[in-house]
Amino acid sequence: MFHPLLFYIPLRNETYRLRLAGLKMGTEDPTGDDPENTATILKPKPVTKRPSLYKVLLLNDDFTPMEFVILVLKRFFSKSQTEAEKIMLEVHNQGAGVAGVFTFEVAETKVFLVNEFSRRKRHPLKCIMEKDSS
Ligand code: TYC
Repeated sequence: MFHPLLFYIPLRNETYRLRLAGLKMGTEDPTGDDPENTATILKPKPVTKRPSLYKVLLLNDDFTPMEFVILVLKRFFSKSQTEAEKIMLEVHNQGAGVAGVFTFEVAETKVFLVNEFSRRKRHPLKCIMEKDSS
């Protein structure tokens, strides 16, 4: 993308001034300011971008047994017994709690699997996802 025989002079953000290494025949440009020998080009945008992250949340309700929520946290979010108990109590006391943070497709899959599992076991436990702001 960048040419070895050209000088790239960074200007604002995305803009570069490009100075030709060789001058046009019969011209002299000691300062490099002659517009004949320069051009302004756009710096290429980086091709890669870090993916957005999504929080997977469990919501409190009055009927799902605490043991079932702990089981869900262990089975679908690989939490230890101690971590699972802590998160379950947080959900129970605060109304919602984070089970994990994932890329979009992984979060979507976790939400689907947890809600299906809860529905099949006839518990009203709800799992949702929301974009992580940080
Ligand atoms: N509030 C429920 C109870 O008292 C327990 C519970 C915790 C339910 C977390 C859902 O996501 C939840 N049995």
